[in-house]
Amino acid sequence: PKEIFLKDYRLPDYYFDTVDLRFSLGEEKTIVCAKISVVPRVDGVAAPLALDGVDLKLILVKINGVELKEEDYDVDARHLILKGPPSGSFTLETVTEISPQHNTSLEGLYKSSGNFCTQCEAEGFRKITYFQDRPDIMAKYTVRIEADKSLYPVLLSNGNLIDQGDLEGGRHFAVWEDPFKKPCYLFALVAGQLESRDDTFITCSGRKVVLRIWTPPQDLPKTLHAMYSLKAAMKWDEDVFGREYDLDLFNIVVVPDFNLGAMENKSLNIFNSKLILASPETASDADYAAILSCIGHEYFHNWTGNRVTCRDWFQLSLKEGLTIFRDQEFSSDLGSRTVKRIGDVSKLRIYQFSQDAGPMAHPVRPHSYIKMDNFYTVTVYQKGAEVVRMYKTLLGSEGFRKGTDLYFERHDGQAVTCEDFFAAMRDANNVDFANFLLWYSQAGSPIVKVTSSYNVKAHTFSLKFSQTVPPTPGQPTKEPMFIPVAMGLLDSSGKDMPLSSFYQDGKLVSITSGAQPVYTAVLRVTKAEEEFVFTDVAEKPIPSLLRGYSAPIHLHSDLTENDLFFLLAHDSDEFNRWEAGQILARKLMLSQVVNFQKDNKLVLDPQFVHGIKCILLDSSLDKEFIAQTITLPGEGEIMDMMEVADPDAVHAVQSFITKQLALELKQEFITLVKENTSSEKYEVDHVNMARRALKNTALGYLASLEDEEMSELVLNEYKSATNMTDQFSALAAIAQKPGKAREDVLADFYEKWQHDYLVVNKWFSLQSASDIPGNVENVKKLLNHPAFGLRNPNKVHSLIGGFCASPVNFHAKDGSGYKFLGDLVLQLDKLNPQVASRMVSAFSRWKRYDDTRQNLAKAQLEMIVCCNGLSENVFEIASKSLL
Ligand code: HT7
Ligand code: ZN
Repeated sequence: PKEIFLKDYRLPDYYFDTVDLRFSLGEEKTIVCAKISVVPRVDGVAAPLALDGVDLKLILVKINGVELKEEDYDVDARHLILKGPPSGSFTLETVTEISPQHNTSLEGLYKSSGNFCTQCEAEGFRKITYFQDRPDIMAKYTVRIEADKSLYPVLLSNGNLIDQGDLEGGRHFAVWEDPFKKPCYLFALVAGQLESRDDTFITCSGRKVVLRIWTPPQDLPKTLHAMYSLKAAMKWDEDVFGREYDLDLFNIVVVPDFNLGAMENKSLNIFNSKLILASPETASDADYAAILSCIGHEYFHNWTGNRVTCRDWFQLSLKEGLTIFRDQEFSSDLGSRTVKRIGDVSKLRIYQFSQDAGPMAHPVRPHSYIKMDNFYTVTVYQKGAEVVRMYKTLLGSEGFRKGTDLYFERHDGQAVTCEDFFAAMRDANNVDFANFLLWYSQAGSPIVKVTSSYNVKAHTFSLKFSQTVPPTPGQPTKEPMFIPVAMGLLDSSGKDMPLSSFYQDGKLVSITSGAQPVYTAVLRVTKAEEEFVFTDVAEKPIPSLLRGYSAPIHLHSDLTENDLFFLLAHDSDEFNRWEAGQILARKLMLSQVVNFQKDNKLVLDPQFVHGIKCILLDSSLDKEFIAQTITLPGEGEIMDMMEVADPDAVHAVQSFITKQLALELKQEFITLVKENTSSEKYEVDHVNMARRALKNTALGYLASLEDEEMSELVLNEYKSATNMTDQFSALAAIAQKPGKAREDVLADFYEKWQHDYLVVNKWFSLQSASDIPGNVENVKKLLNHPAFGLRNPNKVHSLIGGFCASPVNFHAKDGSGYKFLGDLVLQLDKLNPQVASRMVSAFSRWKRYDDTRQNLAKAQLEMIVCCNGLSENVFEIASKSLL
């Protein structure tokens, strides 16, 4: 397979001005006629024109109306090369035949539940017609769709509907015109039996926009929350970023078979059904929150991605990091900022830090790829969002907004780079950002150490930072990064101390601004070693460092356990209260892992129990914040901190601490369950979601006890639940333990929900991710369950992805988990390489385990890499994992 490098980027020889597509959709085959006006970049230069094309049958090619002879072009499995196009502008016409009904890869044009739909990002357009399939080719599109009227009554594409009508033979047509230039990855077409929920939105300039969410008819009632989310997102983008929607119609289509979450095609977003459909009975609070953020995300792409797009796919984070940042802020503003931040940081640390420490580590802007699909990663998305967040931390809200305004003003209608975004931030604020751009080019999560000292006589407080960035594949040595560290100082009563100034490099830097006292300062750590000495510090403070998690780093401070308990109890930065609790929990868990490995008795530190109890009883705190703070770090996080990951030890310790906390705080947990159970109508506001989160976290603890009465209580919660959040939490709590009660409720749940495939997916993942010993056999049985199928990515993620998320069973010492996945990856690869390569990624951290596990996992990877006919997607991940 060929590797593509950022350093090899060249401007295209030809641009496309207008693209006229005609689709004749059929059951046996689909015919695509494309008419493209081609303009050379440099007039008079007639270089060969290479068009991408995969799985296409070429019927004819014309230039300026004249059909080309075979000797005028070369065609192979990936390209159509026009050897000698005329110099100057010309019209290119092609006719191709494709087979959407046989397309199981779900990229290009394919069928989902009988309807036609498309997915073109990153490089799927080449499966529809011959084209320069790269994002810097931006053109205006007109699309004519023709199909059987009774089978496909709804025909949609981007932009405005300009014509429609009936044809002979029971067929009909629609013509769509998109007035905005766009790259082909934003092209979309949908044809099928769909109905819409319609609404309107009046923009800030008074324009009326028609909003339509299209689903199969039976799902229409479940689109209410999605419509609410869309309107909220449109308003928020006007208020916060000054961005108005630019067309009179915005369509969203729901499809059950989709490789990722959703796609921001211009004015015709396509969504995986799990990210639209919700009702209180069938969707959990987490689903509702995911729908809000995903609708926001795709809508926000209209400006960050569509109006201003990427020059090449290496710049993916330009649109994805920025848009994730925007959707995070949107959800924060509509819910609780701290709770959202804790969730986002947890995700970053669990998944992105792990990627950054493994063989697939790559910079936010990768240097190379074999298959672009493999680079839709937590690094590009989540770490990319942290990079955007750092601009805001450094520039403040106003400065950041000036930067985005300038970015849109300069680059509307263009395909640009991460440097262009950086330059807009810099120029709008007239600031020097030193080495900030390294965040785009250096992989690896920086490790920052901080030591502190107080000078009683001089009333000064020193913070000494040292930073390193660990080596990653292809990058053995690294430069120091530009790290914004938001921090404050707490006095002995736990109050924030006002900050006046500090010395850095012998220079005095004033912190105060105007008459207002400042309690949080943003230090700019830019060197390998750097000291900040605060002046006028009246007493020895406890520092609260990296407030709000102001940079995506590993921070190691010299804070003592007592300091951390103090911060847990008092820090005005709620994120850091949670963080202090997590650091304490990680220390505790690691110490008990050592005990477990030495066959010593496990013990739970009473001070930890006390700290948790104080949080539990603090009625001034947000309930979801309490739920997050009393939740132990994940097993994966603890394993990542070990020299050699030991899933059995970590699992044993996690279970022990959970049970012990439940035992010692049983009464408090029971009270929480009682006080937070409500018989009122289900509401999706933050207060009610937070209440349910706390109740269900408490219930999870109680269910871990070997206690009849508690088992009764949990079963009762399951039976009396009136919404999916409560019902599924109770089910998950009961399913922790093997036995008849578990079997009975699982059967009952399936019986109730077998008609709803999204709920059945929850049922699959709950069972597959179970820690019950030997669970691989259950999962194998579920593969043959009538509701399961390898062709649907959601089902694969639920059952197979769920299984890989269970440390004890996936990493079972007999290798049964690895063998299970290895075999499945090969089966899946034949159907859908993108999904197969996501699954094979579960092997990528195999070197973190003991020799026995390493050998077993390596054998599976070697078996996969050697397989004939393997896709490039799986080859890239599996072969890089072996290095
Ligand atoms: N921009 C979208 C990316 C996407 C995608 C990429 C590869 C394969 C399938 C895909 N479906 C959607 C999603 C987003 O980030 O908004
Ligand atoms: Zn996106």
